[in-house]
Amino acid sequence: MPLKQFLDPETATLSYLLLDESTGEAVLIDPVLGQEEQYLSALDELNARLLYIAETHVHADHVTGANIVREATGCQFVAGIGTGIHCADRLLADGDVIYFGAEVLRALPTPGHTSGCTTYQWRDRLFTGDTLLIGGCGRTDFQQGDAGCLYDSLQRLLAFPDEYLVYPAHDYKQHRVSSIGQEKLTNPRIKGLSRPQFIALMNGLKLANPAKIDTAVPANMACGHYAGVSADTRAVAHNA
Ligand SMILES: N[C@@H](CCC(=O)N[C@@H](CS)C(=O)NCC(=O)O)C(=O)O
Ligand SMILES: [Fe+2]
Repeated sequence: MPLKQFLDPETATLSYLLLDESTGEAVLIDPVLGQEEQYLSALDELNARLLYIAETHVHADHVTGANIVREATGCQFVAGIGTGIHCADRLLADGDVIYFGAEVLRALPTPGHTSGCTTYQWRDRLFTGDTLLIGGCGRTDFQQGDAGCLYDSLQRLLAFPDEYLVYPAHDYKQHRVSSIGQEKLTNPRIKGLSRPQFIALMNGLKLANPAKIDTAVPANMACGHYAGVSADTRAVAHNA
């Protein structure tokens, strides 16, 4: 199976393993701390070798599992250049690609939810992070969020063909996948909204901050190095 989706139930985060079946080379998008065992056993079952972890952005609601998975597999860590994550092995600019086997993953900066948000395109699949959610979009009230910028990023995504599939970083309503065509027709943050209307809507949302924002953001800027990682979790990684 060339694509596997994982769920972190606590934060409704969706993570993805992309596999080139001919070589066994793989990429993991947005792993969550505490779910490493899921990823490592999937790699094992698929006889896959992880080349990269790719983060769509600096998450505010959970700590990335990147540090532990990178230590366990020796893979590289990549993210969008706008994140400014200094511990990344590589920061990707617009159009930059990473290769796994014969497959190509392309970075498209889609800022707005955060300044460093990046969508990854693999074939006809878009891993949109929190830029485009199913029936929604990421909030714009922290981490240099900017509603006008998010509107422009959404237009960039909506320019892809209707058949392109949308795989977001979160879904809070048990959805798992959408398409560009479906979002154009049904997403209330898109349908019938002008740029000023979108900005007014986003700037008028009154949302409580994510519960873990104060620990998650600094930990994620450090590739998931986190004082709160338990000895048990580390042992899982080292024994893998
Ligand atoms: N209650 C959640 C808040 C989650 C949240 O704010 N998620 C961000 C993504 S990091 C968002 O943009 N959510 C959009 C939405 O809830 O529609 C928590 O404490 O973690
Ligand atoms: Fe986010």
